[in-house]
Amino acid sequence: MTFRRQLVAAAALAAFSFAAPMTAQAQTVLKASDVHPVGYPNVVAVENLGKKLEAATKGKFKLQMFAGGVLGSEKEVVEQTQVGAIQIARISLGILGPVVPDVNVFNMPFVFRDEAHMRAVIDGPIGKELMDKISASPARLVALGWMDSGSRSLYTKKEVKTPADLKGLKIRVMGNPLFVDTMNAMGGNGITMGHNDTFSALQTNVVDGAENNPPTLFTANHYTTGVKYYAQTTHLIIPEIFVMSKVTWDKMSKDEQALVMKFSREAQMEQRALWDKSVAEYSTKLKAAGIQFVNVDKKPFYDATAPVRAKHGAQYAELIKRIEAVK
Ligand code: BDP
Repeated sequence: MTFRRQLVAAAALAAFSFAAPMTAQAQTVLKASDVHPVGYPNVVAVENLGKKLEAATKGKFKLQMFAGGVLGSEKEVVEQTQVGAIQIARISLGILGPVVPDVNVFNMPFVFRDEAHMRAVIDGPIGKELMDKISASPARLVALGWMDSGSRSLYTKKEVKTPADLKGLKIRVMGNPLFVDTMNAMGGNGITMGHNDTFSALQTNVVDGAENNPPTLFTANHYTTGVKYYAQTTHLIIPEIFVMSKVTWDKMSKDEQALVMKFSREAQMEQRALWDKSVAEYSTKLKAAGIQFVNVDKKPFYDATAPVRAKHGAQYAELIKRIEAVK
């Protein structure tokens, strides 16, 4: 964590330790974290979950959102959530892979046919099974719900249409060896770093590009760093996940846990509606800012990543068959 973020986090903690309870019962503040800014669909949906929980528990729980990555990178936030210093973390499933390896089945390149397929899978029994695996794992996290993150495509300063065009380009990926293997197989050099470090890495040419969805490309200002081309590879369709610290969960009554689960499912659905709007809105803004959306032939990227699916997917062979069978 940078010194600035440590300061912000420390100040935030100090402020809450002195917060006076608003009702007769002691108030529990649930600190929630997101790397995205205020107003981003995920942030809004988690804030609304908090409002519902506060109302339903007559103020016993109050959610405090720390947006914009002020509590650290997603890796750091996962660690803090595991020990109970943060109560709710909204993160990419990509970041959870190294902590709960079972989830990597959803993190594999081209494992979903398209976004509709991904949604059908997370909404159905397989989505539930994976949430249960997270909660039952030794990670000390309770899976609350999924969120949409659309498709991740490549953005670069130099135009990329084929795997050969990626040769020699350093592309930022999320911190998970699976994504380094994926980017290397696609022809580039995968470099891992936290989301909040990517802007300056792009600006200073430490990397030549990155890969993400339109709302992130826009709201994280990556589009202002000299990135011009947005090659529609859609190589990863990774859902987001939001989790609660098991330390917090275990202190809740069964009824309170049921409320959290109910409002989490609603948050999942609310985020989805907001998400679709935001993809449309930010795609328009990116185009207006001169970013060229380039239609590429996905087949060479799909073929190039076959060894990654073979290496990382072998252990999920049965599950992958079931995912493919979902209509
Ligand atoms: C965004 C996810 C966010 C990740 C970020 C990344 O919403 O959780 O931190 O990508 O690439 O799409 O790190």
